[in-house]
Amino acid sequence: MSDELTRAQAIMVSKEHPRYASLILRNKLVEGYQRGIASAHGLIAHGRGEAFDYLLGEQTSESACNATKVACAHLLTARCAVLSVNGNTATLVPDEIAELQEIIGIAVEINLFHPSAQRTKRIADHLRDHGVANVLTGFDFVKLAHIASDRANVDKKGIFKADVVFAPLEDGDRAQVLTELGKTVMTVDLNPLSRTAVTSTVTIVDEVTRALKNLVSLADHVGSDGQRKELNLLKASFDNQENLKASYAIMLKQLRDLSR
Ligand code: PTJ
Repeated sequence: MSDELTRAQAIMVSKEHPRYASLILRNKLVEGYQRGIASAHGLIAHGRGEAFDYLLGEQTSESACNATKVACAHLLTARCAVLSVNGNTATLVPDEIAELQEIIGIAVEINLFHPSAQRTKRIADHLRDHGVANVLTGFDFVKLAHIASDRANVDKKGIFKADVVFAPLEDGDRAQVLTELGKTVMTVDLNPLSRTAVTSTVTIVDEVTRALKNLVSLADHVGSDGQRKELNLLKASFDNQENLKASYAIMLKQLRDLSR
């Protein structure tokens, strides 16, 4: 491990710092990288996400809220829902993954873009330490056609048999193929222009830690039949492309306001 990375992990962030939340996430991710959970590429991907979050005002929009409600409705009505976890997601939201599993019984599968047996094991151990049960690791897998990366290898007991696949920070290839296979694909992606965002059934354009906290809270509080009915009505009328337009509009407004 280089000295530079050791120092990066040790960065102290004052709560008064205007970019406190963002710096804490960076620290978390650097630590995840140093522990062999996130990949080096994951650090770069996070930076891309940050740039889009900046344009979104670093807050959850109304359209992201709507998409989160629709995602919750899909999860609650799924025959078999699976959460696909990569290095970044495992690093940033392990507790929320455990909570979501406890509330709705979602299966959890590790599926990596930059796979290695070592990293898969570290992620599985990390998730178990945070209370996630029965982590699927693709040991018994099927290779899906038309996916150029190793993410094509999906667990027979997980993504392969799922009707609803929730894959935060996904890559476009797989989202498209899973949708074509008739599965409901839901993602969290700060980039509303990405192929993943455009080809998924439900795209939550929000930062993954904010989105997962909101989703857990929603799932935990959906109690009455009336509330479930309201979520299902939203699900029935949801149009992902229309919802994405609201994110483009927020970004355009932000840029217009700044350039005045
Ligand atoms: O752990 P691995 O090997 O599976 O690799 C994971 C990454 C994320 C590196 C891999 O899936 C990848 O390269 O993803 P992409 O194609 O860069 O896409 C990631 C998307 O997530 C981008 O559109 C980013 O804008 C977005 N993103 C990054 N960080 C966040 C985010 N969206 C929400 N919250 C974030 N914190």
